[in-house]
Amino acid sequence: MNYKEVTWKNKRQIGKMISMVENAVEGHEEIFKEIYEKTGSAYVIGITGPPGAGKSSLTDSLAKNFISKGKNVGILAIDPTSPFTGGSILGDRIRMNELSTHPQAFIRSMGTRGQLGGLSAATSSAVQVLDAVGADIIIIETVGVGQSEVEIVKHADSILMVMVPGLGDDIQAMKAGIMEIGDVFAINKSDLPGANKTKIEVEAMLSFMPKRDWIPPVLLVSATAEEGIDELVKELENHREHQDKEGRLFERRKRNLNELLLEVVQDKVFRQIRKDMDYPEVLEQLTKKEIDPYAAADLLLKKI
Ligand SMILES: Nc1nc2c(ncn2[C@@H]2O[C@H](COP(=O)(O)OP(=O)(O)OP(=O)(O)O)[C@@H](O)[C@H]2O)c(=O)[nH]1
Ligand SMILES: [Mg+2]
Repeated sequence: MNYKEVTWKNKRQIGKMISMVENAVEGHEEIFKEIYEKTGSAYVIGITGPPGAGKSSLTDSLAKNFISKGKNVGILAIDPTSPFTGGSILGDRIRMNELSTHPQAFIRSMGTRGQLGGLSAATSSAVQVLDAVGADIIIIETVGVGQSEVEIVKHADSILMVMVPGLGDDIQAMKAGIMEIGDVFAINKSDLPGANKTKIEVEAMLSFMPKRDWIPPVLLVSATAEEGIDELVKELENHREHQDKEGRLFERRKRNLNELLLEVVQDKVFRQIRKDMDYPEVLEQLTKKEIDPYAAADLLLKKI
């Protein structure tokens, strides 16, 4: 396959390429060799927030909004708790039935099974593929807000944090390390009581954070009632413009690529060590207490 020539229209080929990089199968390095220089023009939005907050519904609304403006939208639904990958959970967890057949949309769900380099590296690789084949916007949606999900959304240029009315103590609990990553906050389900109160609580919490050059806006939206979506898109675009200035986007992407680089290195090192003929022998020595774990590790590392 000539990966360089794969375009947005070749949905099957795109799916194949993502599977290859996701599972790091034989030949996946070839894909990067061909497409990497074509990456960099897509804008990547990460969406996170508590379970059931409406992340999928909002992803759907945002995607439709971008599509109506002529953009190609790639969607990656990441579920670290799912053993499935490659679309088998589509429809269950994500509410995008109309989009799944839309020519301007490409939807893919990713779980945990079969990934050698970890879900984070797989996500990052899938982003690179979508970018290279012509996505204008890439949306990464995660399930839940555990630490690993937060790591995954870090592959994004802008992070949308979705909240809902009446989180109360949950907002307090989320504070550590999680609120900080949001660039734009959406209080979804604003049709339900208490939305304004939650907005005020979130704003109060943000005001206690260290001052940054971007103050995250907090918006009231409703995915199901389709309210506030234009404003939300506008704020995401504002954040993008803000980042375009003074090389901020470049720096952020460099940080994100650093993560990918380290994961790839780790993956390669692990594989080489496992392939090493002496590995079982060193393990044996370790088990018999002839050497300690650090000495054993050094022994193996010396070979590469
Ligand atoms: N009332 C109301 N319900 C909404 C709104 N947006 C989404 N919902 C509903 O909330 C439920 C959860 O929505 P999802 O979009 O699946 O939420 P999610 O955050 O993706 O959920 P997980 O992926 O399971 O964490 C669904 O029943 C939606 O119909 C809204 O604006 N108002
Ligand atoms: Mg969802």
